[in-house]
Amino acid sequence: MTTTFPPGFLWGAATAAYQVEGAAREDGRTDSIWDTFCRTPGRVLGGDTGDVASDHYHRRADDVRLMAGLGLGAYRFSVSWPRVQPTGRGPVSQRGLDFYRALADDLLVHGITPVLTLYHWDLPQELEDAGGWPERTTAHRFADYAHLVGQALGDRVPWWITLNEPWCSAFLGYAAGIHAPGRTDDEAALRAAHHLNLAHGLAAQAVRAAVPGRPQVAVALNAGAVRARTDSPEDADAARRVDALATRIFTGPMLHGAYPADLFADTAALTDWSFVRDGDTDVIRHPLDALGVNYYAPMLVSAADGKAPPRPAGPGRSPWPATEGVTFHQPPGRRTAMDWAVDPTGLYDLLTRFTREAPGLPLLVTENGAAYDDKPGADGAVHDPERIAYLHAHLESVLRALADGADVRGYFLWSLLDNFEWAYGYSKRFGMVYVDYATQARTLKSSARWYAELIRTGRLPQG
Ligand code: PNW
Repeated sequence: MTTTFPPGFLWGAATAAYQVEGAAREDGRTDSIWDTFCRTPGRVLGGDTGDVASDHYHRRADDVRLMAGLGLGAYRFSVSWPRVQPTGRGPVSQRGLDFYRALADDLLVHGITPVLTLYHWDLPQELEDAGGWPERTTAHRFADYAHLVGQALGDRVPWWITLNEPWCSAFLGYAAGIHAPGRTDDEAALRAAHHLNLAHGLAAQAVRAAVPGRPQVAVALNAGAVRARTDSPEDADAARRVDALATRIFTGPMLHGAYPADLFADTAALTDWSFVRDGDTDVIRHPLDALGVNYYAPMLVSAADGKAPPRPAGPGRSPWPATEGVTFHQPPGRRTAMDWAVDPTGLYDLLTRFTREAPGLPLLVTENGAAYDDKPGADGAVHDPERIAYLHAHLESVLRALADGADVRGYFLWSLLDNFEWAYGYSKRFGMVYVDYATQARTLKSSARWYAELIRTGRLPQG
């Protein structure tokens, strides 16, 4: 198998607004659900917040120079909705938009392709107060927001990603309560999933209407690489149920124009899905220029042995509604600092699966990476050989998928910088660049030098 990536392959890195920007109360920005969640005691480890984060809002120009030094071909960032449209509806904040305009311009000057994510989890708090994603109107507010960002930045941003990981928004946010807004209501989570799908379709239309020329439109899913523990029919059925909730709840309407029948049957005790209206799936099935795949770790499930435990009520309960008959297992093998299993075959499986399901659909690996306990040595250098091994193995999976016919157009390492890792606060470091939060000094980890060399040569080194 070749170790060389195709010419034109997009080599990128990714971040998200709330995780890196800081400047939470500057230039007219209002609270998002994550600001509120972080201020609620007990929700985020150590009481950490994104108020300062990696201070990217003030260090934008330096950070872009850092990217240029690494030779990045693309940078995936997200726009903070409450920064550019503070109340989630109505008037725009010019100063908020100016930041993203300047960011896109800095990137373009250095030949780095801007890849803009419209929603990476920071819903304006005012819209959550009006019901949030379980309410249909939120999808329409999102389309208006997408249109205004398209008008403001469409002349300089070629790639548009509507949503980042709607599974996390719906199920970690509204069923498990471990992400903002911290609600624990299974029916609300299923409604949220549908309205996120609708928001995706409406926003894709809005971007095409607002952006001159031919914008590239995609969505980034954390599709589940679900494995059954054995090949028994019971374990296969457990994997089927989880796959419906993790992946097909989104790819069904987005790629095929219909929700899977088994998902409706599995969740019938929770909802009759009457919030899905005629015509919705036609909107959601919007022709995509690429499907974004975020991949970190596989899942291992089996049929529950014995009686299912009762479903607890509070935050931290399972994010999987209607899976009382399923047991989730820790996959064997090495793990990262998140306790996530290292298994690159999951990435190969997803890329080849989507190629079978939607032949010819271009794919982007919109996130892949790992957290490790990085610490500067006595000489100040940060050596992260485990991260290099992780990236190497996952890029080998990308090469294998390419060899087997997957049309993978690019790879975005999560993350450019150490940043605010949601419920884990600053305790988990995903960056290829180390951030000393006391001084905000940036130090390239050895993985960043490794990645820069890979970008320069376009080929994966042996071993
Ligand atoms: C993704 N899970 O989050 C996000 O897109 C990033 O913002 C985040 O920093 C990164 O992956 C690392 O966590 C996820 O529990 C968070 O399955 C949680 C899960 C998956 C993805």
